[in-house]
Amino acid sequence: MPKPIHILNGPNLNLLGQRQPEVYGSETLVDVEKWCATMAKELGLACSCLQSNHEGQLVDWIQEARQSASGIIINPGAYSHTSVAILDALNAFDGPVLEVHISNIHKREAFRHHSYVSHRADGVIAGFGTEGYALALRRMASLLG
Ligand code: CA2
Repeated sequence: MPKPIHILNGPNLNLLGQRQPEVYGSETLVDVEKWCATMAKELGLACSCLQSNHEGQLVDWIQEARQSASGIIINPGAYSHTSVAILDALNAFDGPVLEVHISNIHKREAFRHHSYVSHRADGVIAGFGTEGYALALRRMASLLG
């Protein structure tokens, strides 16, 4: 049995669908996680979806993924732009890493244009709304062959 994909979401993404629908859409994180699980199954993958508002918790999950996951799809939220700790943890992970942003971070404020996580990511998806997670899952399936 192949190891699952970890789909990690960072701070404030638990608020999806509750505020700023013009930026982040109207689906909730629970909706997104549900269809990710269905889609992963169709692609022959298993996935586990986790969200935290805490940097250290995300670092712990990435470290645990070294043993328990075959790939990581991560939307690090605002930590994308600040967290060397998350980058370091991802650098210690051997499998594919795909970074997702619901909004197009390059069209937004300058402080969102740089992502530390992109230094490690094998691919970055931004501005495709929550569909970005589906695109990342498809890419993960082809990367894992
Ligand atoms: O576009 C993305 O996915 C982001 O990673 C989302 C982060 C933001 O800090 C990044 O620059 C880009 C923010 C997530 C906040 O999510 C909310 C969702 C609904 C309501 C309020 C916040």
